[in-house]
Amino acid sequence: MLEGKSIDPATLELLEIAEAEGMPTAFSRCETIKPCPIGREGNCCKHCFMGHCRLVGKTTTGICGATLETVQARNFTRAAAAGSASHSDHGRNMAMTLIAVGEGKAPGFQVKDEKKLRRVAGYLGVPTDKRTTQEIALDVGKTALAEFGKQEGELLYLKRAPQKRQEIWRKLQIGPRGIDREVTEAMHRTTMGVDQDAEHILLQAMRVSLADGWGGSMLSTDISDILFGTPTPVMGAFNFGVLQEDQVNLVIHGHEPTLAELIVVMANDPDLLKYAESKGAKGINIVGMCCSGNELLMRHGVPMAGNFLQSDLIMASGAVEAMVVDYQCVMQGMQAAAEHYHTKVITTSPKAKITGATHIEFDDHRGIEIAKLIIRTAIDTFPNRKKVHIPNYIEPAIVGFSHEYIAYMQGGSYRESFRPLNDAIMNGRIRGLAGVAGCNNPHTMHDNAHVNIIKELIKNDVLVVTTGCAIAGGKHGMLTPEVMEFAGPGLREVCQAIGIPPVLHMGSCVDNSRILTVLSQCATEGGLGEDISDLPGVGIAPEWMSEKAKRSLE
Ligand code: CUV
Repeated sequence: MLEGKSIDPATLELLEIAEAEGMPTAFSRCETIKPCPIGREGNCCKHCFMGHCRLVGKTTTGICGATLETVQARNFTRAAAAGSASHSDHGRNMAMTLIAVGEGKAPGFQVKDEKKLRRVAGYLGVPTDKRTTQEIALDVGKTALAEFGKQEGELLYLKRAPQKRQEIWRKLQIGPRGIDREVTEAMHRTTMGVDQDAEHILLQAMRVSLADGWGGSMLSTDISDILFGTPTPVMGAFNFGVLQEDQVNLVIHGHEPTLAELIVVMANDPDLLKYAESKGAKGINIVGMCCSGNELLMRHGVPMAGNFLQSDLIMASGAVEAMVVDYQCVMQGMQAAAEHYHTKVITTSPKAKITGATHIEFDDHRGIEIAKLIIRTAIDTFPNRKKVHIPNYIEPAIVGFSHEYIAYMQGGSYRESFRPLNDAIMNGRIRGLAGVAGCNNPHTMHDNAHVNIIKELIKNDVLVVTTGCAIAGGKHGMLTPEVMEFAGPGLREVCQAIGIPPVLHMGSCVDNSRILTVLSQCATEGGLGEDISDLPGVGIAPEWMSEKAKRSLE
C-alpha cells in the first residue's frame, strides 16, 4: 500500500502507523481524490456564472466566446497573482515589523545586521549619513512598505537586475509599478469580458511575477536578514529523528520568521524550562517544518523535522505537543490529524485560522509575551501524551548560504565577487547553475524528483542551489560535504577551491530572490553575457503544488 509514496524511510515508517491508527493524511486523501482533469489542465473557466464552462472535446469556447487560449491564460495569471500576493503579503508584514523596530515599539526585535540595513537603504534611496540605526530602519521600513501601494513608476529593486534585462522589461511595459497594483490588475484583466488576448494576458502574468520576485519576495528576504541576521553556513539536522522523546516538542510551520525567532529565544527561558520540568519534561525542543523551518535552520541551526508532505504526518509520532503555524502551506487536515493524538494546532496569524484549532494571535508589539504563552500551552499538553514513536532517522547538513556569503567565499570581505564562479563556467569546469525549489505533491513520489534531479545535476558538473521544500535533499545526505564524491570532477575541483559544497541550501521560498541576486551578480560580473538569460542557468520545481511556485523563479 505504501510502496511508491516516498523515498524517505522515516516518512514510510510514520505512514504505516498513521494507516494502522486511522489517522488521515494528505497521502491517504490522495488515494481517493483524483484531480479534475479539466481544471488541472486549465480548461475550466470559472470567471463568470454563465458557466462554469468546461472546454473539452468539441467545445472550444465558453458561452461568452472566450477561447481555450484565453481561458488558460486567465487561469495561469490568476494563479500567478495569488502566488505573488502570498509572498508579497509576507514581505509587507516584514516591512511593518521593521517599522515597529524603528519606532521602538517591538520589544524582542532589533536590527541584527546593520551592514545589510545600510546596503538596503542604498537600494531604496534612504539616506544613511550621520543617522542612527533606528532612524534608518524606520525609513527603510516605510520606503519598503510604500513599494506595495505605489501606483506609478517602477519598483525600486528592478535596478538590481542587469541593465539589459531592465530594458527588456521596459520595452515590453511589464516593469511592475507597485506590488498591490499588479495583483489587482491581474485580477481585473482576468475578469469576464476584460483582457481577451492570451499573449496580452500573459504579459500581466509576467508583471505580477516580477512584482513578487523583485518586489515582495526580495524585500521579505532583505528585511528578514536585517532583523534576524544574514545567514552564514551552520550545522543543521533533518528529519523526524530531531523530535525528542523526553522533551516538549514544538513544531514551527508556515512562513514568517518573526514569532518563530522569539519562540526559539524563549525556549531557553529559565521559568519556562522549570515549568516544563514540573510537567515531567526534560526540556523544550523547537523544530522547524517547511519554510519557517528553513528560516530558523539557516540562521540558528534549529533542526528541520521535515517538508510539506510530512507536516500532518509528524503528528503520528505522538510526540508533538504543539504545531505552531502562521500561514501558507498549512493543511487544514492537520487539525484532523492532531485530534487523533494530544497535539494542539496553534494558529497565530490574524489572517489565518483553522476550525477547531487553538488561536493565539501574534502581535509584534507584544511578541515576547505571546511566544511565552504559546510555549506554556505546549508544555501543558505534554502530560497528555499517549504512545510515542519517533522514527530514528536524522541526517546532518550544512545550511545557510546567502548570496552575500557565496560572494564572500569568492574573495573575502574586501574583494568579494563572482569571478571564480564565472571563470569556472567559462572554462567549462562547471557546466551550469540550477535552482531546485518548490514543494511536495502527493501525486508524485515524495522527495524522489528533488533528490534524483539534484544527484544527476551535480554528477554532470552543475552547481545546485535549493530552497523551500526542495531541501528534501537534506534528508538524503545531499547537504553534507561528503556529497562531493558524487559531483563531477570539474564541479568538485571548483567547489574545493572556493570552499563550498556542490549543493547549497539558500533558504525558504521567498529566498528564491537570493537566486535572482546571484544570477544578476554573475551576469554583471562579466564574461558570460550581459543578461540573466545569457547564463547557463535553470530553475526547477519538480514536485510543486502551491500557486506560489507557479511564479517562483520568474
Ligand atoms: Ni514557502 S510553497 S510547500 S512551504 S516549498 Fe514547501 Fe515553502 Fe512549497 Fe510551501
